[in-house]
Amino acid sequence: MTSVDYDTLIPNNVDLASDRRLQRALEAWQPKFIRWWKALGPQAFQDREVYLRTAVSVSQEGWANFGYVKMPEYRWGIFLADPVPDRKVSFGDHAGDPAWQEVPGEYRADLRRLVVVQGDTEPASVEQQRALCMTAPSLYDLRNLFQVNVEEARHLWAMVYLLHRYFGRDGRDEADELLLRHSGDEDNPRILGAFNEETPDWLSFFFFTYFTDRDGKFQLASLKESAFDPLARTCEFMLKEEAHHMFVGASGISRVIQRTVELMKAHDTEEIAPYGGIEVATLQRYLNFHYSVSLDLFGAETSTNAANYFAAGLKGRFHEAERNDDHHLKEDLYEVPQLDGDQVTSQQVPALSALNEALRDDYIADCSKGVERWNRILAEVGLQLVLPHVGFNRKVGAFAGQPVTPDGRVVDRAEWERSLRESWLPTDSDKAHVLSLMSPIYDPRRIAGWIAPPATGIHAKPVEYEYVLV
Ligand code: BYC
Ligand code: FE
Ligand code: FE
Repeated sequence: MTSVDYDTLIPNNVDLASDRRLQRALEAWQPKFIRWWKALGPQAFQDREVYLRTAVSVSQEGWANFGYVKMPEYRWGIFLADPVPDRKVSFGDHAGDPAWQEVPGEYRADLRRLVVVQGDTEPASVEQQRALCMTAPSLYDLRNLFQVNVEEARHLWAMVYLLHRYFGRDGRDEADELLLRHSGDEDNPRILGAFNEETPDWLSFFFFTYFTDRDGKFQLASLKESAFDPLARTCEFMLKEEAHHMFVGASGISRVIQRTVELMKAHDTEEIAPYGGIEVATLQRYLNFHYSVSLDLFGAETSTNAANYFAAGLKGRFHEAERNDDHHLKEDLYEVPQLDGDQVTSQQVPALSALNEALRDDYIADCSKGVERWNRILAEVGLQLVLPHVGFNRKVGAFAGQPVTPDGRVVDRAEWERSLRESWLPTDSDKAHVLSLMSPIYDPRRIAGWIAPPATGIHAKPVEYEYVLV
């Protein structure tokens, strides 16, 4: 295992100390990062002790340390998974070649773009979530929010390391830009759509971490297959942290549903808003929004970018190396949905061009597992949540702007627009109700009334532990 240097300003296992120029460049970026964190990271609690996990190594047994830390003093480090000896490129035109330790000149622009897009999402999510600390339903949840935030910021560090180390002056400029674009900024927005949306309440946060962080899982898993070994190793380690983010979303929504079911049974009605709960119809509309916005993150159904990335070995498929095919896909076909007049149909296209769609399909299958678990709780009251049709509310690809209903029918546009507002996406009254429930609870023994308590605490601590010293 590469040894971890924890004594320097920037903890790392990439032997930063041996490259003084790089170390100095990153040390010059660090104060800009801290300024960004203080200005656009969590709006409050920056001077409070938070019980956080910090990555300290990449070993299988215990890669993280748990303890109280003030967020601006968090040890954001650079950690690459251990190298695989003699790793070979596993797909595309360079299959069988040794994995690259440097960036080939011909792929420099494409690799930089992939790293920049990935890097842009990480601080974007921190910006989107910055006000949520004012309304946390419990100290346990407040701590999980901060955990997600500091780790997304570490993912930013992961990409900034690659930019500084492998992309010269352009890379350093891009690293600065990552702190200058801002979520929702009219003049200088984040790159991808979902990262310019608001996360105004905790229901949105839980759906975001369930659906949008899961895009992160699938994109990182594809980049982990990259022929460019430092990118592959970085993404592999990021995936460990990512698992917790999706847990926060999946368990958060489970707990909301649990509470909803309790209130429905106690009051013998679906209309539990007056009792301080969130109705299933509202949950469905929030789900529709976050799911459809996240589907856009996979790009268009057919994409020459995606085909080129794959052929070049820059970005593979989910679990590429474990698949039993030729890993070239030159003769293969893949079925993609399309809009044919007012019918949703499908067509066979060259598999190489359909890699965005293939990844989206893998993502959809993963999303539906959690929905099935939620539905087991809802079965008690005879209700269900469903994932809307892939064409619903899309802004990217074949369905962009098309009047497709959640059950996949193409309808009259005026009717569609009305239903979108009134039935399918969170309504003004949904939003107002959810916001009205968002009062902070900072007493470790209490929890807000719209969500059930978690089953267990963090790192073997009790649920009532003081995860944040407020
Ligand atoms: N919004 O050829 P296409 C995470 C653009 S999340 C705006 O299909 P491509 C995280 C596209 O740029 C993971 N624009 O695109 C989660 C292209 O523009 P150009 C993030 C979009 O390149 C939670 C044009 O439309 N990582 O980590 O095949 C919290 C044509 O599209 C969007 C990555 O995304 C959009 N949604 O695919 C924290 C991995 N979609 O070039 C963190 C790296 C497409 O014609 N990124 N466009 O001007 C990629 O692999 C690809 O860039 C994409 C797009 C899959 C995103
Ligand atoms: Fe991330
Ligand atoms: Fe994440």
